[in-house]
Amino acid sequence: MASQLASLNQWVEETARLTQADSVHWCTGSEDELAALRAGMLESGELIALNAETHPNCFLHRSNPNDVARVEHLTFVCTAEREDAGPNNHWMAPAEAHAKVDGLFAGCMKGRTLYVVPYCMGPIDAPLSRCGVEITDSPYVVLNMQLMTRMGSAALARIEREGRFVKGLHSIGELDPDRRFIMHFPEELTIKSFGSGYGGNALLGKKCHALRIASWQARQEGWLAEHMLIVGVENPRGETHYVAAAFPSACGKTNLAMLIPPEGYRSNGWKVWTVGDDICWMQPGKDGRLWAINPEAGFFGVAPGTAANTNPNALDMLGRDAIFTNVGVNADGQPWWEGLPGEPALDWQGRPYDPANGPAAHPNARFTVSAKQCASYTDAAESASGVPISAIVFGGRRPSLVPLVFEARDWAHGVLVGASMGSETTAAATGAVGVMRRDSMAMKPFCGYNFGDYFAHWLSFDKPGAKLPKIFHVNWFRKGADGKFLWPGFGENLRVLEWMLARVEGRVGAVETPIGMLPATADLGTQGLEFPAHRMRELLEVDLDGWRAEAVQIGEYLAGFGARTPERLHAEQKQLLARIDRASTAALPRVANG
Ligand code: OXD
Ligand code: MN
Repeated sequence: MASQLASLNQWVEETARLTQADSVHWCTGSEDELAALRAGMLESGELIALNAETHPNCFLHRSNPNDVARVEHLTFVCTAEREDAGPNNHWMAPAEAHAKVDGLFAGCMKGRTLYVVPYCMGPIDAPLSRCGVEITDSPYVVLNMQLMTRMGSAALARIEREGRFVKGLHSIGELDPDRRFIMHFPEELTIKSFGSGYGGNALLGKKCHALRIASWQARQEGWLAEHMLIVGVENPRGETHYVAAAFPSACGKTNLAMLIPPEGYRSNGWKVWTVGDDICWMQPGKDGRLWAINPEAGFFGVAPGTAANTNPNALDMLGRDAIFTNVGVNADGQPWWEGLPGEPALDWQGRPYDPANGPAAHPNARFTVSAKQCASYTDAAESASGVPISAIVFGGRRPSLVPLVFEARDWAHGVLVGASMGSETTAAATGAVGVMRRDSMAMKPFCGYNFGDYFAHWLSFDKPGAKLPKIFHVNWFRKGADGKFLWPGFGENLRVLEWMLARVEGRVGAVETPIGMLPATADLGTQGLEFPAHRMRELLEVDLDGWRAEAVQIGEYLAGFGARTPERLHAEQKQLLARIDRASTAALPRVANG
């Protein structure tokens, strides 16, 4: 018997029978186990060793070129009632989904090892952490799960103690896009993923468990599972505020989580602490505040664009013990991607680099690395009680209309702000890049249930005794008439965080507008930046005609979730429209009497 838990053994045995795996290996997470896995993969070519002098213990994995991103069109939420999955998800009836995918799993591990990967999402002793077991036939998945979660014996011990875990079954199958499905069964706390080795589809602890299944559990149990980074901002007085921020995939969450303060701020004593870069679980504490943990133990970040001027912390942590997926390689055998100095020798498919074939690194090329290697990672991230959240930030890529920053009037308005978030699509998912789509709370691809119910769940946190964080919206991506970004972004974003936290502490005023509270131009620190006043005015401009059209579209979007959208949210949208109309009327030139 491999575990003290009969239900776990039984599931592993049944799965080994169904998949006809050659052998079964229970992962402990030991160094010897990992070394043996790496050795096997180096031999089979699944891993390629990188320059051991410049990048000790770093490896490259080249995926199948047809398998480089999440596949939202093949991702299903399989609830008994279609309405429970909602229009925000692809739905399949559970019996049909099981039958379809079990047919694919039958015999799929012949000649392969079945790995049993027990893992814990969150610090091993945190009450809010939740455990799962992933069965996979991919050693690449095992190595990545070891970096991204608390994997192995300690997790198994917690699972045996609790007797409860999320079941995740994964096989790379034949990597055939026509035989690829990522199925979620929230009512059964089960995931079945077939035909892809890509992170978001295959590392089941991440998007599948920690967001889709966890969001479902969170609703039942009164907490929140969100697509958010968590960052600590320490001011020169030594006080640290924690901020949770939701942005759609590939909009700079990792960069914001690891931000290095601009020079003047650094010398004044500002520090930034990384808790997490992608997922945040939050729960009201006894004190009424929201307390958050990062369920992950590593970073699975987008490599291209990670450079000394955008994210030096990330670059520094990638010099050892990291896995790179679909990056290029330079003549020295070092990993290479667009944004780094020097020249690539090979592209992500292993071909001699030729610009005619496109970029050297795939635009969604990734690194996987333990969070502990990040210089700004804080011990607070390992705390069982989590960190208290002072501010929640929503943001997206909006080339026009949306100002650099605004504050929601209160929690319910903040829920509307999050629900109506929009952004241009990026390379993290297959499909067209650069198309504007609504992405409520950056959870469109990740909410495991009907968005209407999700909005109601968010609203439900506003109750007597709650000391909820302030909610803000930011847009680092607004462009000027010349088509260039108006805001420098990256480390300079601390200037915007500084204003938000001054608001949290009640130390600075704000300008009330129909869409929320904006900073007075003089209150956003621009010392040390070359920043003409007209640029700040453009960044903070609220165009009432544009916002009226936006508010109408938001109303239509909310209506798309039918009766599940809470009345309270409709009322917020109507109030937004009414405020815009009042302000527009007030702004009309007055016609003289007579
Ligand atoms: C990710 C994503 O990989 O959001 O984090 O796609
Ligand atoms: Mn993400």
